[in-house]
Amino acid sequence: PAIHQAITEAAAKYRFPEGRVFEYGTAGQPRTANSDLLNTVVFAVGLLAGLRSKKLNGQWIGVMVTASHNPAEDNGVKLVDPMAEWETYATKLANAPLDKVADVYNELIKEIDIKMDNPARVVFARDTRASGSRLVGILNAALSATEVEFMDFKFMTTPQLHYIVRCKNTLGTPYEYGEPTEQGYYEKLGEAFKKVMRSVKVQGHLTVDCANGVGGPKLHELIKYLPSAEQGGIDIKVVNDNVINPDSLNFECGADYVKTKQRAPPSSKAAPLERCASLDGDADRLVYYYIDENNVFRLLDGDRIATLAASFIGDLARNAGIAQKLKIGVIQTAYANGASTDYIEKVLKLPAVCTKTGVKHLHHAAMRYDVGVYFEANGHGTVTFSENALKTIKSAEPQSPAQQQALECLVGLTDLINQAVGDALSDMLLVEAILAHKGWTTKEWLGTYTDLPSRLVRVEVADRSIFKAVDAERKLESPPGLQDKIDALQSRYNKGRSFARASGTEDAVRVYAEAASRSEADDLASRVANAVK
Ligand code: 16G
Ligand code: ZN
Repeated sequence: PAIHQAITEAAAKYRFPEGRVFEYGTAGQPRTANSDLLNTVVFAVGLLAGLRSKKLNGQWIGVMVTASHNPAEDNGVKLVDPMAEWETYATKLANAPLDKVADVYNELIKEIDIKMDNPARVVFARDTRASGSRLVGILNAALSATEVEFMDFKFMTTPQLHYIVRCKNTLGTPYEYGEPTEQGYYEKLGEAFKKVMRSVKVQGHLTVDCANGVGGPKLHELIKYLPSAEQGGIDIKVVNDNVINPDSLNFECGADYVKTKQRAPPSSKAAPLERCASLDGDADRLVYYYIDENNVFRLLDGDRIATLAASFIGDLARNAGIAQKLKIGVIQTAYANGASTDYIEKVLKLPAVCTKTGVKHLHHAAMRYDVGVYFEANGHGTVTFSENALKTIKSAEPQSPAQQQALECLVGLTDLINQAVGDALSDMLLVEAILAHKGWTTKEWLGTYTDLPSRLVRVEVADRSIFKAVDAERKLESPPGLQDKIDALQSRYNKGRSFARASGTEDAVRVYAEAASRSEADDLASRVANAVK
């Protein structure tokens, strides 16, 4: 009753956004510039986070306030451990009129069967968006009203918050993940990087575009924990690290800009062949690129990071003499370039699995392998190691100095890679380390296979809900007949492959097409787009 009262009083400060129905998207993350809508959503997520923690007997739950790669005026909120059924609970809470929120909260307690005597613990953080402080205040109000123990980690990258949650929940267990502080994060990455880099040296320097987001200050901090260039470390030049001007966030820079526009940020001063990388606004996506000798832009996206990591870990496992004991798999989505899938299966001789779009699907599929390498083409991804993998790696008896070196490197990798979630800063150190080990430039990395030309088109439709996808979103079962048309179209092109799916984040259908030549890919994309319209 006291909580019911407190919720109602706290909720009375907000205005219910008339006529809006809030829905969960691909990432379980509403994103909008409408502050009324966001206020009530954040309040609902705060209430829900406390319930979820109670349901899990007081486990720490994370709440991140960010809209990732989207424009500066947008914002959003997400729970660190998303679970499908909780998205429906969030929807119920967020759509309740404010004077009824407390009633819905009570109904949920019954529906989810929550023991209210259990403790509830929540950590939260935000990116650098101007609206973040207001939204965090609302979280605070929801958590206070429901008597939840919480910690505000202020500004953090999304993966840093995931790291904190994992550390807190494994404290005192055999799976202790690290020190649950921001400094602990840097120390862990710094130590692991040194271990992985023991016998090698990074060549040249790296320019990192931080999308003018929270990754900028955090990268500056991380650098303090890395070996300097003289010590064999990375010579990192940080650019687009302006978090003072809030409008510059993701504006003509960042991983999403680079990937979708297929060009370097206009502000880039990188010379030909210089190694460049871009993070997104909350630093959970990473892409690499360079300008070649002929001034042509060359992108190394999530597919490339996946193949690089899979090939390296596969080699290490062989060199360490434990390849038979580690089942390695690569998880992609339908957006992965067909050439990358071919390379994984035919050259690396590893299984390539396709899942639906959205990190939660990839992560889940990755967990079925001892080593699960998962990346979306957009640059979000990581590598997961199973319990069996960790045991195998840590207990293997090296039979030679070469085996020992490979084993030590693998141990270092298990610490270097953020296994909680895709992490641009950790992935960047991983890529740098692998390039150093292989002695590769970005050009050699790009040379491992040739991408098929591809095209992505956004199609506005009257009602995107009629587009129902199956087979990891590679086929449409509805509207009837459309898939047959797409099949017929793609069969006319050399290496043609195309699919259409309703976006989970925008009111549109996305059409992807690839084929042996640029003109064929473009042609296929526009024909399929026409069929969709
Ligand atoms: C979200 C997803 C991202 C996915 C994108 C697809 C997370 C954390 N993020 O941003 O992985 O690629 O949605 O958007 O899951 P779409 O459904 O509009 O194509
Ligand atoms: Zn992001």
